[in-house]
Amino acid sequence: MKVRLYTIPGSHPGLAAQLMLKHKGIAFKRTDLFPVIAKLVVRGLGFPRNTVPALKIDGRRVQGSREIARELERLRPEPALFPADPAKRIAVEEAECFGDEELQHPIRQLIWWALKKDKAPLRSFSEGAKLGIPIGLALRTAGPIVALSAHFNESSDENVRADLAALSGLLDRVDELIAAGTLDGDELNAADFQIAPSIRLAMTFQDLRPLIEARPAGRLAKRVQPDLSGDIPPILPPAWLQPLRSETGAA
Ligand SMILES: N[C@@H](CCC(=O)N[C@@H](CS)C(=O)NCC(=O)O)C(=O)O
Repeated sequence: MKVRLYTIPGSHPGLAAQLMLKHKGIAFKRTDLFPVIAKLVVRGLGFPRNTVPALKIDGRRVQGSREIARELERLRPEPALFPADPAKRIAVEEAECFGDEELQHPIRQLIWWALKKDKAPLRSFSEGAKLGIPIGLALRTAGPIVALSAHFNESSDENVRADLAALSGLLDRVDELIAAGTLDGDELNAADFQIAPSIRLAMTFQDLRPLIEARPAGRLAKRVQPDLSGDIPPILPPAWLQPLRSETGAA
């Protein structure tokens, strides 16, 4: 089987796809793309949408982290990504959907907002990336790409402030899913692989890490992805963090 994953360094759904491929023991090659340019590349490769992760399996195209989970399950049923019990499967699918549709995007908005303010942390996200040009050159020319990514993702002050106000509710939801046994069970499932990379990406913010890592959600993120690439020094305005601090009981 010939498998190639198209992704963007630091992409959380891209990490989800990599973790699921590894979970299944499926060998794959990876192509790292620049944000924004990735949109053109994946369309040029014949994928129906302009996002990563995008996977080519023996010439067939599968795009989107949830679609990829299902295709991998079909190709190699064991170890399973979805529980066999129908009620448990529904719970995992609902959690996976929450991860994709509610959790992914605010974290993406936060990251591009921060990188637009300070591009220096980009280097920490690019460790191990194979972008086809020297990392130093890629980073020196990253300004327009970062600005466009912030624009496409609507990473405005207003949206990011609202994202931070909503973040503790999202983390509560993850903690509840863990308490209910839908996430963080003996065997990791598709929802763990969907959700943990988003939490892990949020933990690249030094501002957020102490508020997340002691929670069940933070522990799950570390279990699923022990190594953290990406490190963003303090940048979020303290007033914007206040709702999160008060709701997580931090001073
Ligand atoms: N929610 C979808 C879409 C993922 C998505 O929006 N990916 C971003 C990267 S995290 C992307 O492809 N952006 C295109 C770009 O930045 O050029 C999934 O999980 O597959």
